[in-house]
Amino acid sequence: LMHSTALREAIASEALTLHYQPQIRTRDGAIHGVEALARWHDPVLGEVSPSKFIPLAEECGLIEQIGVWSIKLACQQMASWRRARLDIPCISVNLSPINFQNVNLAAMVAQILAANDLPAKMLMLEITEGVILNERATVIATMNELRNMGVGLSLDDFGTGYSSLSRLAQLPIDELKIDRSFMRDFENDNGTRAIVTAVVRVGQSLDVAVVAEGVETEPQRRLLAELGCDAMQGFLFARPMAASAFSRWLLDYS
Ligand code: G
Ligand code: G
Ligand code: MN
Ligand code: NA
Repeated sequence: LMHSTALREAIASEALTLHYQPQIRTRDGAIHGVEALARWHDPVLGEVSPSKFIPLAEECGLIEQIGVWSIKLACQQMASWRRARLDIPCISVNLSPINFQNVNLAAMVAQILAANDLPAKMLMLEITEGVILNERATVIATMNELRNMGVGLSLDDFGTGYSSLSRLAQLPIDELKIDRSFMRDFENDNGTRAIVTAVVRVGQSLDVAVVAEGVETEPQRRLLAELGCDAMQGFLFARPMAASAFSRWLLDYS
C-alpha cells in the first residue's frame, strides 16, 4: 500500500529521482531534447510508477512539492550537462494540471532558471491534453505567463482526450506529443495511421512541433519520417536512463 508519508519521505531523500529519455529529430537524427521522468525506488514497495504515485500526490497535496522538485532537479541536471559541453537543446518536465493552477508557478520557474543560469528556451513544460477539457482561467493565464518568459509548452498524451481543434489553435503551445497508444497499431491499422497523419498535419498548419512517443520499431520510424513528424521518442532509440547513463548514451550516440 502506498502512503503519503512514504511519498513525503521519498521527496526529501534520494528515493525519488529523475530518469532521462532522449528525443530524436526525425530529419537528421540530431538530439531534439530530453524528457525527465520521475522514478520512485521504495525500499519496501520496490519501483513505484509515476502513474501510481502522481495521482496519490495530487490527492494528498504533495503535487505542488513534486512539481517544484522536478523542475529544480531537471534544471540542475541540464546546467551540469551544459557545463560538460553536452549539446542538448531542451529538457522537458512533466507537470500536473494542478501545478498550472498555482499562480506562483511562472515566478518559481523564473527563479529556478536564474539560479541555474539557464535560458528559458532550454526548458519545456509538459501538460496533459486533459487541461483543455477541464480548462480554467488560471491554467491558461499561467501558460501565457510562462510562454512570454520564453519557456516552451508541450501538450502531452495528445489524441487520448477529446480536445477540439479550434481550442487547440487558441492554446499557447509549442509542441504536441502523440500518445504512445497510437504507435501500437500504426503500421497495420489504416484508421490509426490516418489519425497520426492528421495530427502531424495539424501541427504543421499551427506551426507547432510534433513529437511521436513510444516509437519501438524501425518501420514506425520510417513511416513517421515519411509523414514529416518532427521528432521521435521511444525504446527504438533509448529507454529512460539515470543521468550518468544518459550522458554515456549521448557521448556514444554523437
Ligand atoms: O515513465 P512512466 O511511463 O512510468 O510515466 C508514467 C506517467 O507519469 C507518464 O504519463 C508521465 O507523463 C507521468 N510522469 C512522469 N514523471 C512525472 C513527473 O515528474 N510529474 C508528473 N506530474 N508526471 C510525471
Ligand atoms: O505520458 P508520458 O509521455 O510522460 O510518458 C512517458 C512514458 O512512456 C515513460 O514512462 C516511458 O517509460 C514510457 N515510454 C517511453 N518510450 C516508450 C516506448 O517506446 N514504449 C513504451 N511502451 N513505453 C515507452
Ligand atoms: Mn510526458
Ligand atoms: Na505521453
